[in-house]
Amino acid sequence: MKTYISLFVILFAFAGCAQTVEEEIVETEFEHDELVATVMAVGDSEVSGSVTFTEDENGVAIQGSFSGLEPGNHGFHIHKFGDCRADDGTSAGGHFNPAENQHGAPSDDVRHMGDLGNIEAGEDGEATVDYVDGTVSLQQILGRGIIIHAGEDDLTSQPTGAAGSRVACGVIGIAQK
Ligand SMILES: [Cu+2]
Repeated sequence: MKTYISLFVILFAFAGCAQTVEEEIVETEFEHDELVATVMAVGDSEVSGSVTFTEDENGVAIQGSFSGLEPGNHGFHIHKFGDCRADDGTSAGGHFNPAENQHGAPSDDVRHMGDLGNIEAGEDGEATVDYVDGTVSLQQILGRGIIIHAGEDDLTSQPTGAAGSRVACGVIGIAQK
């Protein structure tokens, strides 16, 4: 009799678990309207900064500021993986490109979703970004990487814009508001 009761309790517990899982799936529908990435220096660089991605009526507003850069233009992209473990930033993979398009400029219709163009650092090594992107999807970029490159993205060379090595890496996460 004791064994029989125990079995009944276990079955009941399983039924309870199944119900909990179902509820969690309902709750994980995408409901975030602001994401953020803090970038960390890669290799010998001293780059730091952060960027936010905020839902906007015309797309996604991308606003950030960075310091510790060499003066000039630096390729600025969303890369496939939110993984900054490698010393040279290569663990972030290539550009995030779910449509398998050619590389392009942020203003192009045909581009990688991750093609955010360049950020321009002044003599003080500081750079900002502030524009609305019509291609980026918050749901698709959550958990992916942000990479700042040593060189300029020429916006045409395939598949990377010939922007050179990586000087900063960050992971796109959910912003606390
Ligand atoms: Cu890149």
